[in-house]
Amino acid sequence: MQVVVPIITPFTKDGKVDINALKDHVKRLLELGVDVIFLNGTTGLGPALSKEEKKETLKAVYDVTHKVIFQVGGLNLYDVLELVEYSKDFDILGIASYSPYYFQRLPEKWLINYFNDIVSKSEHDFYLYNYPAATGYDISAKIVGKIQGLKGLKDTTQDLAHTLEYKIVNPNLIVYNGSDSLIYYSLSSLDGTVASFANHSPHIISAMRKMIKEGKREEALKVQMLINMLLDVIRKYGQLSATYYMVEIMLGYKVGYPRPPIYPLTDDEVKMLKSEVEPLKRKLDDIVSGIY
Ligand code: FW2
Repeated sequence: MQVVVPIITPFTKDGKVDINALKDHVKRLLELGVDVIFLNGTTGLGPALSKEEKKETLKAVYDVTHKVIFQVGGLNLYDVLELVEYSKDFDILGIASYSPYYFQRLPEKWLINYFNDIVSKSEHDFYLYNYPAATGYDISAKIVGKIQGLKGLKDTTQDLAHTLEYKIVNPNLIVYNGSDSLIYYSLSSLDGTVASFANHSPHIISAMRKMIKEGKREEALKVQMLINMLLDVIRKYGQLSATYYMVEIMLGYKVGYPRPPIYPLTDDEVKMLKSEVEPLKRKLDDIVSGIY
């Protein structure tokens, strides 16, 4: 029942990675029950980071914890393999990659080649990141069977049956679902959740995990329902940007800014977000207080 956070990448106002904010955020999340840091994922704006910035984030986070999965994916295999090579100096849990997005209709065998090329060059365990809505490719359980030496997989779909299929085909695979609306189900029936929500509500997810362990299913489901309501609010403001401001609203500290094209929210938007979130936050706080 692992809680994995696809960590945001904090930026300064002028668009540089804010290393200190990143390190402080990692420390706090680990204290609040997060088990693994998934670096350079979607929430971390991975596709919008340069190769050098990806190296920078790994170095920074590694100063705080070795419980890291380092996402290396990209559209230039040579850059990807350079990051794979770079990761060898770090004793981390593994590396990961999404599909080479943007180029539609790649033959299936090229997708398989891409992942196999990464696995064959890596000294670390490899985790596949499947996010069909973003990449245009669904790496199904059948395709996954053709990739050598896979350790785990993160499936960002709303379809739990789809995610479970990987586990059915290969029970040894570590399988996570990456949807915030399915955290309860991912914790209950998979190896854990990769939740963007864990950036601002790790204590709530930790409390939910405890409820599940103690058999308090109804309570845990109530938490999931409130999370879904919160998700509806956050999405209205643009989830990738709003997540940065949610850290201050839920956890009380600032964590830098997103970087355009993920634009920072305006002051008015932050105020409105806060006023919409507060009633739900109070309800969640009431349920989880004393548990975490
Ligand atoms: C990531 C995740 C979570 C996302 C999900 C997309 O890397 O950010 O897939 O929040 O809405 O795993």
